[in-house]
Amino acid sequence: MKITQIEAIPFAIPYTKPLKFASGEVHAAEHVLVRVHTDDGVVGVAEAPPRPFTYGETQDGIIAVITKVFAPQVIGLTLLEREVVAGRLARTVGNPTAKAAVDMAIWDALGKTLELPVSELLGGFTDRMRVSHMLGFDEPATMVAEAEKMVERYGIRTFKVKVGRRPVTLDTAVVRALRERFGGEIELYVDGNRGWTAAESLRAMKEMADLDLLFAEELCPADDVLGRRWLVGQLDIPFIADESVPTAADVTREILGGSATALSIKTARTGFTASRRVHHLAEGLGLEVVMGNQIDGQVGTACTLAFGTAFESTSRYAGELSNFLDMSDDLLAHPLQIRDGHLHRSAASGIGVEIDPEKLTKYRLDK
Ligand code: MUC
Ligand code: MG
Repeated sequence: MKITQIEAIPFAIPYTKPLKFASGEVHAAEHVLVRVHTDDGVVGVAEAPPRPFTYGETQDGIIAVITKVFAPQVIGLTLLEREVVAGRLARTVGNPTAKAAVDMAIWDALGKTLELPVSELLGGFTDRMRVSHMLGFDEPATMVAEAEKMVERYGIRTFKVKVGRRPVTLDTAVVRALRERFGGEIELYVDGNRGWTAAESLRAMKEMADLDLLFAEELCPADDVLGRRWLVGQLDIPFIADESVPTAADVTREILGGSATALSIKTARTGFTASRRVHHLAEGLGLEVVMGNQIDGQVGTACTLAFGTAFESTSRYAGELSNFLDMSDDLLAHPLQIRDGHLHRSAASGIGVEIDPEKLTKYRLDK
């Protein structure tokens, strides 16, 4: 079970439909596939999605920190020394998705070694999750048409609507058009990616007060400390912290400071080891959680699903497990399938995925 090698492989897969939101846009999945090898010949995998607009990471930077800083600190440890790995990675500031991918690839290798699914090693609560689909910026009619397609093709009935930075009236028109089209048939929530001011956020939430929203997420900048507290104090639905809580310590600060009342857990940034800390913290604080998406490919989605299905509270709400539908292809030998609005985890060991070598050869950038 000794770790002998860590690879960081850059790849690029175009999106068929770019995702646009208040803090940026994504046209291609320019991610890093991380592979952890052991002396038993087992290979664990995970993916790191660079999100410069959220964490400051780039594809080149992720590769550099994994190969030059993390690999020398981790090679020689065993798959069971995950807390030692976490401690060593924590010596480096930032780099959340690079750290998370190393952690999750180790868990995948452990699951494969023990011939058990990671979801069962973590908690084993369920084998499926309801899926929530993210609707990126577009005209209201186009966003409604996209939701119709998701309902008809995949049975998805929960939508997160991207808002913020655009005129408040345009965003609220989208949410109203969705509610008018689907009535009580769908669940809706909004994510501002810090794009409104606190005052704009409150105005928008008042305009949407009759639209039965489940949550509001990260509507205004986290460093507008007073504005955010003022906003959260006036909302009567949970306010999800996302970009403002990349670590468990940030969760403590945000929640005790009154700047958020619920959490997005993203395995892409906290892996399995630190996501478990965040989950237990949320439980202790009585917070609701949603499994979020870092605009992940199918490897990342399988990781979110492995963690989300492990616990009761992480699988209670629909998880954001569908961004890969907008990609032109992926790396898996057996693509994930959303059916009846659900994604079932594979019963296979580890995170339950197999990389297709031909697809990796086609999309890797380091050949
Ligand atoms: C989300 O929930 O915000 C967009 C930016 C980011 O950091 O994650 C995505 C989705
Ligand atoms: Mg968000």
